[in-house]
Amino acid sequence: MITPEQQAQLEKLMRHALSLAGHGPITGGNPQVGCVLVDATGQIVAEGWHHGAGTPHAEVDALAKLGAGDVDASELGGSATGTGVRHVAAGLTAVVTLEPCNHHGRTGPCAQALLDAGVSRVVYAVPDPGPDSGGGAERLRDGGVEVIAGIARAEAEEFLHSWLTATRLQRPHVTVKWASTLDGRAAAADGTSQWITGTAARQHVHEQRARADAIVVGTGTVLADDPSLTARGDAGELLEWQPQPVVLGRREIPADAQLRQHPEKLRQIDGSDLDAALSELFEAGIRRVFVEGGPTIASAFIAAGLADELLIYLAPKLLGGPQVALGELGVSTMAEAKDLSITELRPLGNDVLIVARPATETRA
Ligand code: AOF
Ligand code: ZN
Repeated sequence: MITPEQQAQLEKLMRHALSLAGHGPITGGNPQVGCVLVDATGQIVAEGWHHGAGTPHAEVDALAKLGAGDVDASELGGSATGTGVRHVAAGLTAVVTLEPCNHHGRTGPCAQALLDAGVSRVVYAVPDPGPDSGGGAERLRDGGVEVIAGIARAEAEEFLHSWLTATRLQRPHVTVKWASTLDGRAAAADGTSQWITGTAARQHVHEQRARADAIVVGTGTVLADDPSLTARGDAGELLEWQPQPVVLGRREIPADAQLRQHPEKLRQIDGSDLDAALSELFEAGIRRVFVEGGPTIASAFIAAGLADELLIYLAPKLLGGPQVALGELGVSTMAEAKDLSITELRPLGNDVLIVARPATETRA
């Protein structure tokens, strides 16, 4: 049992570990994880975070900074058998945002690295739902380490929302975005749709693209709008991370389509089976998908119960007419309406961003 004071101190340390986690990339398939090592007096002696897929995990990154000259991250991360035991962290507590992993992936199991380093206590926020990677807490307990789970769990779950969703459901987390007028139109009667929202909202969209592993559009949008689907900064420059462009549908993408100039390889998938399309993307390592339309594709994801988050950019304009932002959702009566809860409401220039999630859980 821990006292309320200890609980409060661990929550504070966990929040710090979460802020460290945020230094790592949200893209690339791996979770953002942070770790602090504290001594018996509660002083932080080392900090670490995960710098992206293929690099050492947060725990190993922190252990490597302990100043034990002869220990390097690769050695710690690769130590699964207890060879190279050094007890560099004897008596320390590791505060880590995600349950230490228990598997040999691209690096070794962190639970074993923590055991080898001799930590006496491990505190984590969220259990790892991964079928292979989970179970680190048990391994640590079996090794005689005190383990405290669930500190600041709600905050950490919110922080890791998309990765946890993808790992639990074994399909990418799906964000569906659209921009519309206040009366829900995404284009004028003649089909013109540029520009519904202003620059602040459009810049926000670019930032969201840069936080996704893939951007998904339908062939209809490619043929109608010829989008480039790159993530760009204020001055039109390409941002560092570019999501992979994915086109759903069977119609041919023209040879001179702007999408063909995208820095990442264009992927086209038959869009008639969204489950199969998402499986293919998950297999390819994609964990965050940003669906940018048009209305047919957006509606299909929502109707299928596969939209985990909606980003709706509303412009203070009215268009009326037939070009609605969403089409058929399989809803024929009020009782079947898709209920949402709004998680964020933010002015962006003259426009408004609404972030919403389905009121009930989405499906695998
Ligand atoms: C991370 N960073 O700090 C922690 C992770 O392919 P690997 O070997 O990098 O393993 C990735 C898995 O390891 C990941 O899906 C998660 O379950 C677990 N923990 N991963 O990328 C970290 N602690
Ligand atoms: Zn790990």
